[in-house]
Amino acid sequence: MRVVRFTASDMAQAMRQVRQSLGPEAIILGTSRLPDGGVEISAAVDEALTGRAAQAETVEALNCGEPAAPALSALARRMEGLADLVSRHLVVAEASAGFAARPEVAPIYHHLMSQEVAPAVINELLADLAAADGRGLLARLTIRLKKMLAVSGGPRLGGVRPAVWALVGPTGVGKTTTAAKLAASFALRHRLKVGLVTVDTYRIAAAEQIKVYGRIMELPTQVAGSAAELAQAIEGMAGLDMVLVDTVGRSPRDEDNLEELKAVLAGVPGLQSHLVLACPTRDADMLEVVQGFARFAPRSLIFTKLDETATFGPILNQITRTGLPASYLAFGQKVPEDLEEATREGLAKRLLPPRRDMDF
Ligand SMILES: Nc1nc2c(ncn2[C@@H]2O[C@H](COP(=O)(O)OP(=O)(O)OP(=O)(O)O)[C@@H](O)[C@H]2O)c(=O)[nH]1
Ligand SMILES: [Mg+2]
Repeated sequence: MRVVRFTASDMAQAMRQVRQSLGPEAIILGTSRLPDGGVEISAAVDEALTGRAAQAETVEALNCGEPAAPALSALARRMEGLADLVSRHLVVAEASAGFAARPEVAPIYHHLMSQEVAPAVINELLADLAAADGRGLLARLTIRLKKMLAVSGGPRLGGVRPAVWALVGPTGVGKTTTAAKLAASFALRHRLKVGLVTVDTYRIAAAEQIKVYGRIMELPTQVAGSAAELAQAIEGMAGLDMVLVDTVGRSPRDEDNLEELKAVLAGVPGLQSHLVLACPTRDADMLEVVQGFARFAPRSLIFTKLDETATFGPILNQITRTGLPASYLAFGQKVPEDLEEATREGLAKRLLPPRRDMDF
């Protein structure tokens, strides 16, 4: 973690500098007023998470490099974890002090907090808006929110057919169900010739699950247990527009099995992975999933089980952190109907308070 100090004549300018230099993941460690009337913000960014290097002055004392001994290294990691925890609390305190104290901003600030939007993302959303006089705040916030909510939507087929989409993600998030919903949507709505393949030969009845969906929708289905079998299955579907590959659920911490799955999917050049995330998952756990599955270089995020929660902040948090667009949203167990293409409007509506509560 790198700690950087920013000075400016007012808080809004200093916050802008923080975001420009360190990005939306910046964590505010503290603020203070300078004798000349300006303000100073100490902010930090975890480069391991963002891969972004800070441009400004670094406080060397906290940036002590890789210690030699393993015991020291473990201690350094624990210290870093603690520093992160403390800084997260500080940023909440800082944001609360700033936004909660302003009557015109406080209701929307509290709403975003209750939606579990990450403090760094709230700062990004509200910083400049909060500096204004409060008029038209919600309208400006909605515009900014929609800008941040990147979406990719429906299937984009290039010259190579079939386009191959693999749904990857942790166990039980709805990969198989979503693959079936997508297959139905692509076949019925987009009138594409669609096939289904599962590479889940691990879970009992996984192959049967996909075959049943294939039978009901009258789509060709295949089971593949290795990179070579997957490549062969896709070759056998050469006349189709689109093939959906259902994969075995894996823990983001299970390095070996994730690498094994990666090797299987590598059998098909041009295959696109899409990461499936279940909305009721805690934000910190979702972040771990995103990090663990980064090795698949996913093209989009698919959010499922929206019907099982009323807290949608983690969707915005993951889009902001990863820079990946949301492509589809699933909101129930019914195949094919409980699925929609992600839109900025649909996501913003879920994140903002209902209209009747918008008296700010
Ligand atoms: N409420 C709700 N349930 C869902 C949704 N999507 C899937 N499910 C349910 O979640 C459970 C797991 O779904 P699967 O599609 O088998 O999940 P998976 O990710 O393929 O699971 P594994 O292959 O075991 O890793 C099933 O009971 C589905 O009906 C959704 O959007 N909302
Ligand atoms: Mg499955």
